[in-house]
Amino acid sequence: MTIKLPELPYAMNALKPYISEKTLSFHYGKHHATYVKNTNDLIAGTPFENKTLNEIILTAASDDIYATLFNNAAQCWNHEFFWNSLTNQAENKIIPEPLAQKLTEDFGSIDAFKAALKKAALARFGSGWAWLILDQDDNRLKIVTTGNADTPLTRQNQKPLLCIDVWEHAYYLDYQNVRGDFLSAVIDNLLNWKFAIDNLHN
Ligand code: MN3
Repeated sequence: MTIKLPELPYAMNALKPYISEKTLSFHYGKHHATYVKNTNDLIAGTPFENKTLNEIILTAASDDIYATLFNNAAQCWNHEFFWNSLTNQAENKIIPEPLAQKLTEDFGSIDAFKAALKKAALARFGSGWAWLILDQDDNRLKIVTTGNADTPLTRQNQKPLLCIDVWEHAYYLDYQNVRGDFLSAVIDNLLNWKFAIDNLHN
């Protein structure tokens, strides 16, 4: 099947002033769209053609000969997850009580969680992603980072709840090289906790 560029869950200017319309239009309309196009080009006429995006990622992850396909397909998945991790809706920005309680248990406090997320995302050298995941081995919320296109989707025990793109293209137009300012803006103002708790209960 053809992999589709999913619609953004908000308007291109909805995340201002934290993420500008210019950044979103490039990030979604150029970067994300290119990963979708590359994935479709790579699967055309191959046995991958009839697989879902998740199946493509899981299969491609199993062998290095599919590295280019994995990178492009995983970036499709990661970006869709990222757009859904952000919101302009005030009600979605409130951390639901059961999740707030679990964050407090596992990180000490909500502020400690936010600081830990920022610290981990800053420490990811080069390009990659920062994730809030549920570790299904010990049922604890944890922060993990992945490099380049790597994704928790391929790790059986990790259930992703939220992610932040820390590739430079996610913030350079708005914050230049200052990744920390981008992270603070996102963590304090844009995270979609409705999406997070829906993922937790899935
Ligand atoms: Mn990106």
